This record gives sequence, structure tokens and C-alpha cells, in this order.
Amino acid sequence: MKAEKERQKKVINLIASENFVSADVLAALGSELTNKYSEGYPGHRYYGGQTFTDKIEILAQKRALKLFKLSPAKWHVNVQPLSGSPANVAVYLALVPLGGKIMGMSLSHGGHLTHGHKVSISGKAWQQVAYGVDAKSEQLNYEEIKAVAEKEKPALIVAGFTAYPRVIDFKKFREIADSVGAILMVDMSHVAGLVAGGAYPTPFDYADVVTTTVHKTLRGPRSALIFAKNDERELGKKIDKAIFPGMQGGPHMNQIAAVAIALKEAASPEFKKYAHQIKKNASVLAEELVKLGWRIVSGGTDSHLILMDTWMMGKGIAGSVASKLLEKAGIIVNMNTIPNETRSPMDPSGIRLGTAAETTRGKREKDMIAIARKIDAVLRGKTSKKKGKK
Ligand code: DSN
Repeated sequence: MKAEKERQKKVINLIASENFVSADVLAALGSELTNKYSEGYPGHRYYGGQTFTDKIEILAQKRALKLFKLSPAKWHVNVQPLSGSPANVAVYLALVPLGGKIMGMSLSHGGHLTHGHKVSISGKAWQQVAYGVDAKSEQLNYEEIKAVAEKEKPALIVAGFTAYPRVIDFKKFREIADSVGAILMVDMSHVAGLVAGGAYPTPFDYADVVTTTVHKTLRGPRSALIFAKNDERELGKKIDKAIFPGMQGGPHMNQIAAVAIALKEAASPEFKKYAHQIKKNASVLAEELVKLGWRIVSGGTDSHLILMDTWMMGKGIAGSVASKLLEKAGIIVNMNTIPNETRSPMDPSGIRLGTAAETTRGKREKDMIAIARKIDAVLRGKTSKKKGKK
């Protein structure tokens, strides 16, 4: 543990899905709440001794709704999912009959395993209808997505991705879902902190269900939340049952307390500034990499996330090699497929970068320029790519 703490201090962390939590969040995770079993929901538990756990879970629910400006009359929230994958699967279990169609972005274009990929239970117990990004713009093409939906008539459409740097038009997804009678689920895991801080469009005006992890841009503990619209479909009630007893046992109350703390932190004016700074930092990092001659998928970013094409059709180096070289130089990234991938997931054409963690550490635009130059210096010697202008 000490060695890992030191490692984290020493490196530049550009993993787009990681962050550094506060001391209070860490304290909650390491608290005596970890000793407690609380199967069930506040007021309806299967074990005694819930005086404080009930208060904590209710507080986390209230703060989750408040952070995203949701009225408890209109929205329901479940704060028990252990992490993002179980949260997504619980939504399918609740709302899509086994074997039914889930329409999600394919993994190689930026979707998540739990958006119906065949190696995940989401693609084994249900059937994935996949969509991708436009071959040329590398951005969402809503006409193509609509055509896939009309042909396949999925029961549920997932919008929200793990490696898509651009703004998502949630209104268009709503129209597509309505045109085929599908439920619209938004997985905002990557951008939740940006949404909370007003630096990315909110999905709540259009989605039926919103899932999110808490530990990415939202800067909380590893955990997840599921929001569901309150109406005659009783989505929230069905989702609660799918989480417990459908999939999970006792909730991790230490984690839920840490979520409540993180949600309070994310409601502060400082967090709003932080969210906007994450985005500025990502734009500057992407622009500088482009100036240095690198290809950025879709030409840039509207969020915390950048997909960098290190392979550049053979002129550069594979993502796996790039990520190892960068790690040796103290920069941590992950290799990533890019749209229309010509290589393999274990040896893809790109790397994914994100600015949330380093922005937490106080990095600003000038630091991003220095980081871009360091990335370029580490990678350039190994490629036959032409030198860009500085
Ligand atoms: N592994 C997460 C990410 O890095 O985006 C998604 O689950």
C-alpha cells in the first residue's frame, strides 16, 4: 500500500477513468461501516442495528438527486450498485426481458463491455444491437443510429460511452428511442463530474434511466448510482429489486458513506471551477498534440477525454508500445482501440488520455502544454512520423 501511494505521487496520471479522492472519502472507505451488513433498503432491512446506516443511505440518495437538480417527486435513485458494470446489468435485468435487444455502441468505437458486448453477461443474457461512429467524422451519426434502431427495434438504447470525446446530443437519442418505443438509458460514467459542474450537457432532460460510476470525473469512491424517472412504468421500483435481491447482497455501507461525502464535495462552487478546468486542460492537451503532428480521433475533444491515434496508419507506433514507453517516462495512460480499428484490442492503434486526475492536482493549461511535449518527445523517437511544428 505504501509503495502504491508513492507510485501515485510520482507519476503523471492521464487515465481518463481515474481520479484522486479527498481525505474524507478515504476515511469513510476505511471506517467501521465496513463491518456492517445492511441487506435491503432504508427502513426495510434484514438485519438489526441500522440506525446510522439508514441515515447515511438516505443522505446519499438526497445528495445524488440534489447534485443533478432532480426533484425526488420526478426521479428515483439507487445508491447501492457496487460499481458501474453491476449498475448497467441491473438496469437490463429490471427492464429488458432476457434475450431481448439492447442497442449500444460497439466496444471498438468507444462503447463499454456492459453495453451488450458478447464477452459480457450483457451480451450473453441479452442480444446486442451495435452502432458505431461515422467513418469519416469519427463522431456520432444520428441518421445512421436511427436507421439501426428502426431496423432492429431494440427494447433499450444506451447512450454514453467510455472512449468518446465529444458532446452527445441526448435530445436526438430521445427522438430515436421514441420512434421505436425503446427505453433510453444514458451511461454518464465518464462525464458525470462535468455534468455536475455544468461543463457538459445534462442527460436528465431526455433519459428514462441514467447510470454513472462515482469514481471518474465525479471524484468519489469506486461505486455507482442508478437514476430512474418516476412514472407509471415504476422503473425505480424494478431497478431496486434487480439490485437487491436480484444481483447483489449487502450494500457496502462504507462505500455509500464515501459516495455521500463525494456528492457534497461535487456540489461546491470549487467543484464547478474544477469541472470547467478539466475541460480546458483537455482542449489544450489535444491542441498541442495536434500542433506536434499527432492525430487526435474526431479532431479534438469536448470533454475530459482524448483518443490519440499513435499508430497513424503505420507511420507511428502501436498503442501498447506507446503506453509502455510513456509509463517508463512516468506518464500513465491506457492503450485503446480507435474507430475503424485495423489492429486488435490487445495491440490497438491508440491511447486514451484524460485530464480529471491531474486537474485535481492543480495542473493548468501551461502544464498540459508541457505534458503534450513530453508525450511527443517520448514517442517521436520511435516513429517515422514527420515532426510537427512546435
Ligand atoms: N474501465 C472504465 C474505463 O476506463 O472507462 C470503464 O468501466
